[in-house]
Amino acid sequence: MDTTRTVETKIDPGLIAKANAKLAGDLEHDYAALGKQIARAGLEIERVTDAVARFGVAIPSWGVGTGGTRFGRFPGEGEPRHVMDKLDDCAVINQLTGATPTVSLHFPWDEPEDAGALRARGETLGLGFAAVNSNTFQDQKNQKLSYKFGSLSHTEAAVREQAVAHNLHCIDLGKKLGANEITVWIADGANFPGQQHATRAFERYIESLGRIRDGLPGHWRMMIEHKIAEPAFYATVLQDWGSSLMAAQATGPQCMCLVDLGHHAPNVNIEMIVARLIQAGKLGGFHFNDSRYGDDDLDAGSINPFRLFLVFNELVDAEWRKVEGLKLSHMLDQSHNVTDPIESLMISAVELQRAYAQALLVDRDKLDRLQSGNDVMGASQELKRAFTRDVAPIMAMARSRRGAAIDPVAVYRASGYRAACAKNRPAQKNFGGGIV
Ligand code: RM4
Ligand code: MN
Ligand code: MN
Repeated sequence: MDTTRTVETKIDPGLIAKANAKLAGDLEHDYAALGKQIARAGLEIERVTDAVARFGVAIPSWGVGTGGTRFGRFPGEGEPRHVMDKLDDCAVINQLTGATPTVSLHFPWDEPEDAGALRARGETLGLGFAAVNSNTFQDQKNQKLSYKFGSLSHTEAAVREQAVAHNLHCIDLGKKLGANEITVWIADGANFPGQQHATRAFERYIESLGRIRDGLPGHWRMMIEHKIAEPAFYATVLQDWGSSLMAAQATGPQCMCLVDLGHHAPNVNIEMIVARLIQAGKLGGFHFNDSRYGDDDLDAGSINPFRLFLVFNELVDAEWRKVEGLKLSHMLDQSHNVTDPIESLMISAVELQRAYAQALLVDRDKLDRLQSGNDVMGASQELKRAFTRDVAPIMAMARSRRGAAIDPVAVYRASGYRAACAKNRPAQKNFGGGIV
């Protein structure tokens, strides 16, 4: 992206500056005090703030619309009507948080009339394009064959062919947008024992993945996303990280495993999965969200912030060990049913930064010694000490230094952006993404 171009701002920069000026004194004070505490533990606050400032997470285009459940949907005011509106909302989130420089599109929901124009609009708004997502879990208008009984793993070659072709089309769109990754999530699976041959369906899936891989440009990666259940409730073809690892290894170096935090059984130790995939050299990235029961798609860190911290603890540990070739793509994947999506996404991006900052405050050498000496309480307290530290001034300082808002939600509310959208975007009957 050409960074010399002036970015079109959706929120008046003067409003941000004025709001920040009011909070700057208190922030300086809190930041200095926190810096002293951190220094006493032998660490340096600036190192953490720099890392947090460099942290970026992609916004899912479908996340800026109001979500829903299978029981209903309560449309919000001024929802985005199409992909261009979605980009505007994403630009607001990035302007106020400074933490979301890219957007992840979902096709055909976001199918552009003119990919070049979409890319240019992104550039105008200071946004790049992260992984593109394919959708073979719904039938589309004018689609020849149905995905009712599966897509990439379907028993019929013609259906698999159609699903592969859609993925290749997504790659093609992604190329035009300057993206370099595709995320493939399939809904394929069974609702009844006996419905599907467990091994053959998986073989067909891997075969189809190979055909998508053959269409990848050399510098691209493809991510495969496992999910334990839903919409197939008895078994899914890519149900767990073990299957994901097998499929990624069979598909080759460009194929990586993506971990969506909501796609596991309750109580599964996700940070262990993260550690194993790092060890196997196959962790590609995340879909962040939170959940209590399943794929709830609640806001990241809203239910179990300790788990989020423990995931980041593994990532920071891997950085600290200088694990080779570790390149992670972070994305939010949430459904906002009862909040303003822009507020949810801003808070969620900040929650990820919080978990990251806390994980950076673990004294790794000390933890290593405690673990080696089997000092159980000492080691667990080292993690807890980092987790319970109030690092909010670090994230606020990182935002303030880059001209984002010290208090993003307050500025957003004061800006009247949503009310303006309600006026400019007449309500739509059939908003794109439907229930996610
Ligand atoms: C799935 C999965 C995918 C997302 C869809 C909308 O559960 O998380 O990442 O593309 O939902
Ligand atoms: Mn996901
Ligand atoms: Mn999901």
